[in-house]
Amino acid sequence: LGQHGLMVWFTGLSGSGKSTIAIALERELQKRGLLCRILDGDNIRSGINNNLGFSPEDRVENIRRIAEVGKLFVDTGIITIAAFISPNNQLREMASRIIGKDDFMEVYVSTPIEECERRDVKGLYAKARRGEIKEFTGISAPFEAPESPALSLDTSKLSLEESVNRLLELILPRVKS
Ligand code: GGZ
Repeated sequence: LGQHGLMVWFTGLSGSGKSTIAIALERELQKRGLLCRILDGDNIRSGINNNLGFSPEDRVENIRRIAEVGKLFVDTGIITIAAFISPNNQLREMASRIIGKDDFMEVYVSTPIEECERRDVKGLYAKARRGEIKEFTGISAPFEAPESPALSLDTSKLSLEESVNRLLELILPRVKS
């Protein structure tokens, strides 16, 4: 295959920019001939995890399955990009343990909640404020910032291009074999 697998694990609030960065990163990796795969709510929560909600227990099971599936991709040599809130250290440590910490890169999309709520692309923050969504991360459910991510990206300060460039600097040396 000529490349080494890696899990690029994004964590951050709803609306922080995880999926947008993941898609732009995927395009840059593909341009360089690298095989990659995005795992996000669109292909995981709608499919394999469509029986899970947002209780603490369901979030554990969500992340556990994502990590197990992700490990299969990584072990195949694919650069795997996971874009899930994964709101606490325990969840992210579980993912790292399942995948193997040498193949796991934690990236914190640190866009402040004020900015995420201001964007409110899907109107979910407004619904959460009105009490129409229970246990909404950042409003009525906790988000714990990672302690030592490989990279932090605040999309209220960085352009998309700058965020992707910072990622490429870290990723490319690790995947060339
Ligand atoms: C957080 C929720 C919730 C609640 C629905 N809390 O911005 P989005 O819409 O597209 O991304 C969010 C997504 C979060 O799913 P994850 O699998 O990433 O979460 S976790 O890692 O915590 O398991 C949001 C939507 O689902 N959403 N209800 N209550 N986000």
